Amino acid sequence: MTTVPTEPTAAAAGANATAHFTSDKNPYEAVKDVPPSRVDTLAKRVLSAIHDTIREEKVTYEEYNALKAWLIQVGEDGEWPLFLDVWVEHVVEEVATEHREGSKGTIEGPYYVPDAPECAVNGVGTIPMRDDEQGTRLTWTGTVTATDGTPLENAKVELWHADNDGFYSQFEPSQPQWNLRGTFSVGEGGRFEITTIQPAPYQIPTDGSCGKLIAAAGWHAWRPAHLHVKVSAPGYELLTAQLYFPGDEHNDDDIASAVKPELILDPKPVGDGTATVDYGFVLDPAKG
Ligand code: MBD
Ligand code: FE
Repeated sequence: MTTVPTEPTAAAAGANATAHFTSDKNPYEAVKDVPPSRVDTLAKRVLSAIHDTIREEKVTYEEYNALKAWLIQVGEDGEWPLFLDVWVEHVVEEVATEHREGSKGTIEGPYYVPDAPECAVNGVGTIPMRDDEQGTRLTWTGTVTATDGTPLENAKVELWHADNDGFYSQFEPSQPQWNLRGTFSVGEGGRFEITTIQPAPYQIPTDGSCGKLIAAAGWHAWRPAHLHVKVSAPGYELLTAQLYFPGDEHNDDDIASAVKPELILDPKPVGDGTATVDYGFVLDPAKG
């Protein structure tokens, strides 16, 4: 994926998120393998939830047509990834990970890009950032272990997050390609030490269809500041998580319902305007 939007608009970010998702053929291949009985069950249940809502709320033709127009617009804006990841993914994640004994995870969201540059030597490194990158410097130490306590020396931590203005590289035009995106292979004992900046709270685009829904319903568009991670090791389940900062006013009302108490960091100010934080990960062995 090399397309970078030319404007910081909802349609530009949406088109890019859609292009990233569609460039991954796996979801499309998987569709062929879903047995008809499963499609029948799921499609009927979703439709019947819609039918119940229409009957109980006495939905009018005006409202039905407004829905039709809005759904068409979501596609035209490329905002299906945003819509689904904000309002649906958290329940999929809950179901997918309920068997786990290791670290809690949460949703991936629409802005992950695979294969970010390796940044660590012996587990220690700094994420790519601009010379004048704004935001509190954060030095983050931790360890990746298995649920039985074994340190996982083959683990890697992929980290991506927004800048101090709440924008993600590759989905908005002003940042270098891999800005605030990096892969950190851990060192001895599964240890890592990552230097980055603390991101800002993120407002989902207000000028697209998701923004229209938010405004029409009288909701707010904010997610708390967050760091995204994928933690992986051969033979272990992939952990996708986000880490949050204490005191963020949106930790309690995240529009994407993706905050869990276990995911809130405890950073300590160092005194020179930087902060340190210790937070590690425990991975579940892969089944089968
Ligand atoms: C984000 O940055 C995000 O993480 C999610 C889940 C949805 C929209 C924007
Ligand atoms: Fe995010």
